[in-house]
Amino acid sequence: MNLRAILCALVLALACGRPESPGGPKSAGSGAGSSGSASMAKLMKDRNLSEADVTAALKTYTPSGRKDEFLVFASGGHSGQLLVIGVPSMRILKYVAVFTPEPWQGYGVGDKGSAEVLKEGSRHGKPITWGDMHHPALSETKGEYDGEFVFVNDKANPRIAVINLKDFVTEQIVESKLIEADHGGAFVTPNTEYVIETSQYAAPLGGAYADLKEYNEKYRGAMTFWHFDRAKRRIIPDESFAIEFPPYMQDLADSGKLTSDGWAFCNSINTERATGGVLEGNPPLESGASQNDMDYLHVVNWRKAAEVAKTKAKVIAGMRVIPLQVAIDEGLLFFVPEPKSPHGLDVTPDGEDLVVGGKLDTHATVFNFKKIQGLIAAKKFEAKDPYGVPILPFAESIRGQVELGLGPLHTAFDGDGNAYTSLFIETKVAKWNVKDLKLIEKISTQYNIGHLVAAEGDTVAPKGKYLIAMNKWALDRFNPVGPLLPQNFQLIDLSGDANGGKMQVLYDLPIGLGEPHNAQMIRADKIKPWNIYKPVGLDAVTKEKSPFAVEGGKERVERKGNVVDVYMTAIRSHFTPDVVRVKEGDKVRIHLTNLEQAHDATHGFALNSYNINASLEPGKHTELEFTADRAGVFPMYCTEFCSALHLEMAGYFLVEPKKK
Ligand code: K7E
Ligand code: CUA
Repeated sequence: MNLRAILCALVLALACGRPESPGGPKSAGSGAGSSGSASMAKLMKDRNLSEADVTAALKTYTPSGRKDEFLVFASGGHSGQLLVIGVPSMRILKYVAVFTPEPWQGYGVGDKGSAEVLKEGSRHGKPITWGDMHHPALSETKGEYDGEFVFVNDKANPRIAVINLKDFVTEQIVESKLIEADHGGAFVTPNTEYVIETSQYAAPLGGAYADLKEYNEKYRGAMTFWHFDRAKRRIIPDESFAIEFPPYMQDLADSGKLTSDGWAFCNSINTERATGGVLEGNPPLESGASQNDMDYLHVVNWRKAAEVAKTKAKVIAGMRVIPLQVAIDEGLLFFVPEPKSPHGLDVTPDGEDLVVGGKLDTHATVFNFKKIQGLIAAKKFEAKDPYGVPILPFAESIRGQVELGLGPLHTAFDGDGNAYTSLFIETKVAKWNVKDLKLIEKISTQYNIGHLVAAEGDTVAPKGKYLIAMNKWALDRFNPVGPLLPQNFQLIDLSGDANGGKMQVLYDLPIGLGEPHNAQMIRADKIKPWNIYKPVGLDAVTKEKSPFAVEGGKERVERKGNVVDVYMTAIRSHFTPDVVRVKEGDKVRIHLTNLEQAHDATHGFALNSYNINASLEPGKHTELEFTADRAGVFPMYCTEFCSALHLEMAGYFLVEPKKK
């Protein structure tokens, strides 16, 4: 489209899109077009906007009240939270509290349910108040996103969390005591039978000690298959299992689908088994780890492994682990050489091929699942690794390689047979055709792109249309905010309809709370969240009516010894009771139900000096437990501006001092 056409389209849209107010001036006559374009041209000039800028605006601007077509679930990196972002508007809709206390949602600030979820995620009993979230994974049915759950990993303290998309609440965190850091997770199998979590930095399994001198013998990696029980909405650790791996650094993982269903794959780096130790006369870890021309793609038969785990696993740190030798003997694990310190591994939508980004290589290598299966069936192994894992011949395992540029990392897919690979060093996205392995075009990103996400791009049915480049650097993109800069999510239009068939950057969204690594983009209409909690008194974690739910009119305070139970309700614009009297040293349990059933009628409950702030969405019940260990007068008040008398939605919590 040329400028004139864009302006006409814009003016037309303005003229037809808005209903005229009754009795208002009738202005959409034939003259409006030209005066509209004149003022539009002036606006463009005043704001220094090019035609491409105006196209981008037209493609992303979302009028007030209009909803987005897609939702992105993006890692919030070190914040330990999950971001929900609308596409194409790139409006941030929510930060979902996962690994980190989050006051607005009342997560980990007094509420008992969320405190217990966070406690499940403590490490050997020590509370962990941050997370290094990398890879969100939406639940799938037959390889398509079903919109029910999202799983996320914490690389730093190997954990997986389960978030229910009925209310966007974290319901469970499982801690792996087997490994010391994860990275190849969370990835789900096509029907979400398992959530995969693969170790990254090798260590003795189960948290034992061994010196680095014993690295080759005693350090190990592992791929864990956490079993997810959809009806129970929980990961069941007792029905989960792991496979022991050699002490390489296992990296990104992915599940097979369709043709390759039943199998899982992960990359590795540091097959050199370097351990660093520069002051001990060793090469630095990163150079020691970059000597080999090839590392190993791990090919895992998880469906068979699930059977083998029933009889031949040994339990380490509470997890059933298939020993490496058993995995070799049973044909559960094979290696394929892969060029040099690879990073991303992405299975194509048809499940036929695996795309591996070379990182220190300029190619994406396309491994073919059927070829790999043929070699396994024919037992055509070229060697074994030092632990006895059979290695398939590289040349016969691949369908080909595509020369893309510097630093290929991750690959996403559209619905038309195209792949999009991030080039970290070149700071570009390369579009290429999966079938004929031909590079089509490249687009620059700002800057240093890591992951990229396309609409449902890692499912069996990608939707194309939009891609988001998740960039690590943003040096000249936004107003300076000190030396720590936000990261930059760039929305890229894949339709090509306004840019001569080419990709176009549409929008920059700064992410100011941690390094987001990966994201998932789902059609918004697949997610069907609740508007309110029903019946009144529902517990957000158990999703059942709380046995302590309080009915209107039955509010009361009961004392048994030094335990005080306060049965309290909230409704616009008061708490009942609004005065609570306890004695210093009492154990207090506030059972608090929001009686509202109106959409968005949320109250808060803050209690001064006791580190308490609850979020009470309509119908929600929350349990607050604490010891009244400080005497004094403590105002309690509602923290959501819920009504005209919100400021008056308050009361007193009186703690009478102990008699001396
Ligand atoms: Cu950042 Cu997936 Cu952890 Cu690549 S990883 S960028
Ligand atoms: Cu309730 Cu403000």
